[in-house]
Amino acid sequence: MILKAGPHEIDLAAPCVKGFLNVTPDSFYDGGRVGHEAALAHARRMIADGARIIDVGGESTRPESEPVDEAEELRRVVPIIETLARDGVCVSVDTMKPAVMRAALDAGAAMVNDVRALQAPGAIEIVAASAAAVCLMHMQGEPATMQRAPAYANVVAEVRAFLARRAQACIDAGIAADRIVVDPGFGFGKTLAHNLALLRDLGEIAGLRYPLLVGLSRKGMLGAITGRHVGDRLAGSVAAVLAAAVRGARILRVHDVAATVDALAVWNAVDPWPSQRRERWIDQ
Ligand code: 7PJ
Repeated sequence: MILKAGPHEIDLAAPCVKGFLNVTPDSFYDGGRVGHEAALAHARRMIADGARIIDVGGESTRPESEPVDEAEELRRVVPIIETLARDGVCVSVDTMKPAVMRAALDAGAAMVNDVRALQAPGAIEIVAASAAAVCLMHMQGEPATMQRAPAYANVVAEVRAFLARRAQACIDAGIAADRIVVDPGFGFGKTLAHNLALLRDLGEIAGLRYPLLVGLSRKGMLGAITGRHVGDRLAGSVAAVLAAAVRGARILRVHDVAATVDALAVWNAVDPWPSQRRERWIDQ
């Protein structure tokens, strides 16, 4: 399975790591890395640690977060994207705003990470007009209120159907299937029970046959399980990544690149991809 992202061809024969770089003052774990040099240094550290993609985000989407003004978001992300892309890094822009997508693509981003799955007016056309990849994520509700009362009749079936519909909309708009990634959106309008059902049955989402990305890193669901504060969730995050990888996740979006790369390397040595066992998960 190859993902085409601008000039990059990402071989997903084994799962890979997307490191994320928050250039926001209010992210739930590593906010505050707003200085240009500090952000670049952190991105380079993640590359050295084995990240294949760097996700640059200038607006926090955590529960209860406040929207960021477009000009401010552009000011935060564009210079970093330009520098990293010039260095040959596969850069993803994490944004919900079509204007930021366009500016980021012009600055050299090779992927768009959109928690709204390109539903904003104009978003799908902007990605279609580029050669970039896109990550379509499922979210119920809006970041400001999504954790107040999440409700589903069947969370796995609903998330799967939504992602299938959005992927088809992308294909209809001219985005080739090998540029599309899907993501169930852990924590985005989901209770702990919803998150666990999605993780347990992740093979259902992998069965859509688009590369599957998951973001579980240090999230609240891990705090709910372990009782630990966000700074102490590394072990829980690594365990969650492995549970996702064994069920077919191909791109793991994490804060802790080095630990995740090591865990995936050990697991992959024991049970090399693609094994019969993993293909069975995907086919379920
Ligand atoms: C996700 C994301 C995720 C994708 C965030 C955090 C909270 N994008 N953006 N998937 N989570 N695609 O960074 O942990 O799970 S914001």
